[in-house]
Parts: sequence; C-alpha cells; structure tokens
Amino acid sequence: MSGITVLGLGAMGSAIAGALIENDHAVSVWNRSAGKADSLVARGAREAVTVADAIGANAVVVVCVLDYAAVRDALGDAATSLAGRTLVNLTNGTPEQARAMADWTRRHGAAYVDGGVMVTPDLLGTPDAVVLYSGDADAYLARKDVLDALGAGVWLGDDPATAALYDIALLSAMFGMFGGFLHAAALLRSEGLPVTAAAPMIESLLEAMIALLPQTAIEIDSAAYPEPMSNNRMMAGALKNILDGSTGQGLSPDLMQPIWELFQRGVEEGLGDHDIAALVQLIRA
Ligand code: FVH
Repeated sequence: MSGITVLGLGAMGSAIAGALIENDHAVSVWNRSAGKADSLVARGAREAVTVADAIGANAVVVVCVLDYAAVRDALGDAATSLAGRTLVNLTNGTPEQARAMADWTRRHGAAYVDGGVMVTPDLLGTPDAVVLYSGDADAYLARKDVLDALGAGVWLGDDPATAALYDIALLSAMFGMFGGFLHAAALLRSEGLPVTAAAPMIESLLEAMIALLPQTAIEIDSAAYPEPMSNNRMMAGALKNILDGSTGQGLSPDLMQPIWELFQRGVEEGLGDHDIAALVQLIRA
C-alpha cells in the first residue's frame, strides 16, 4: 500500500488529490456527493464507492472537508477501518477540535497528524504552497515524502492542536486585512470612486505596514515596548475619524468599531504612549 487516500473533493480536496497525482502517487478518492471525482479519475485516480473502501486502500488517509463535524460524518461508520493507518486531517478547525480528533483517532488504532493549508487551491503543489503540520511526529516523518507533493511542510511539534492554532492565527491576520479592505472599498464606493484606482495605493500601504510586523512581533514576545514612531493615542484619534467619516458617508462603522475600541481602551489603560504591540495584552476574554 504505497498510495494515498483523499477524502473530500471540494475545492481544496480536489487540489490535494490533483497535486498527488501530478507527483505520480497512486491516489484513491472519495466524496460524499457523486460527480466530483470524475476529472481526477480521468487523470488516474481511483474512485472508492464507500469511505471504508477508500480508507482500506492505503496506509495514509488525507481528509479535507468543510469542518470537523464533516470529518466525523465522513469517517462515520468506517472508523474501524482506520486501525494501523495514518490520518492526516487538513480541515480547518479549532485547537480543541484537533485534540479531540487526535484522541478519537488514536482510540481507533490510527496515528493522527493535524494540519492547515495556508494557500488557495490554485497554489497547492506549487513552490508557494505552505502546509502546517503537528501531531504524531513518527507518522509525519514516515509520510513526509508523499505529503511534500502538496507544498513546503512546516512541522510544528507533537501537540496536534498546534497546527490548528497557527492556522486560525494566520487566518486572523488575513481576515483582518480583508475586513479593512472591504471597509476601504465601501468608503470609496460611497462617492462612486473606483476601488481599482485605489487598490495599488492600498497594496503599497499594506506592504509598508507588513514590513513592521517582525519588529512588532519581537516587542510582543519580549513585552518590551520602545519609544514608538506612531503611538496608540494618535491612532485612536485616526480610528475615531474613520468611524465618524464612515457614518457621515452613510456607512456602517461596525467593522472598524472594535478596532477603535481596542485602541481607546489602550489609551484609557495607560498604553497611549506605546505602539500597537502593547495592545495585545488587552485581547483577553
Ligand atoms: N478553499 C480555500 O481557499 C481554503 C484554503 C485554506 C484551507 N481551506 C480549508 O479546507 C477545507 C476544505 O475547503 P474547500 O475549499 O475544499 O471547501 P468546499 O469546496 O466547500 O468543499 C467542502 C467539502 O466538504 C464536504 N462536506 C461538507 N459537509 C460534509 C459532511 N457532513 N460529510 C461529508 N463531507 C462533507 C463536501 O462534500 P460535498 O458537499 O461535495 O458532498 C466537500 O467535499 C476547509 O476546512 C477550509 O477551511 C480551504
């Protein structure tokens, strides 16, 4: 059994199966609803009729479906077929879900590796693709040569929750950027201005800000906040102008309001003379 099984043929599962086929691996595939395997079968994949059949075909089973509830649904009654195999779960979820899934998988006699795909499906299998992994190190190392077909693997240690934590941390940064971009676009459109004209300016501003992230990370890790270039009091003022300016343009300030609240609370709690790194301590339940 030198091949690999892929459960779930949505956009990402199909890309995973495709990248494995491209790298000359024997791939068995399964999807809940019919029809999604056809193009993969045309490229050489074998479609399994049942999940148990798909799991039984190979020693390594990759699952990439919508969420962890879907993982449990997909594996369902076929869980006993997992014994002696390695389950690599590339489905997005929470650290708690990853730990519970690892326990569940081990109870069924299989090794568990959790993971997170950090690129869109079109980039999977290219040099730009990054895939995070954590969990059973021996199982990962034994299958690394196959998994490397998906992209550069980043090993994050033996806690199965770590990959899921990194996954939601990285996505937090991404969604924050998307939220800000959407608000920027709404502001521009409120006067009928083309977002396309502003997009290069937004891109160049974000690039300059991204360049500050490594130093900000050092400040957060060391909890040492040097004299800032841009202090939180000033930024709270700019954010208030965004809220007022948005309302004035007939827009909802809801996306930006929590960010202003964070900076404002920072000012009220004595962090006004620091930069954003100091605000991380305010993000707690
Ligand atoms: N696509 C992306 O850009 C991102 C990139 C980063 C990683 N994510 C995560 O990957 C997981 C799968 O995402 P996806 O893009 O493949 O999602 P869909 O195209 O919507 O396909 C969903 C598949 O899940 C199957 N499914 C849903 N519910 C169940 C269930 N109860 N039992 C069994 N399978 C289920 C669905 O099957 P079907 O609807 O075709 O029958 C698809 O195969 C996800 O965690 C992303 O966060 C993607």
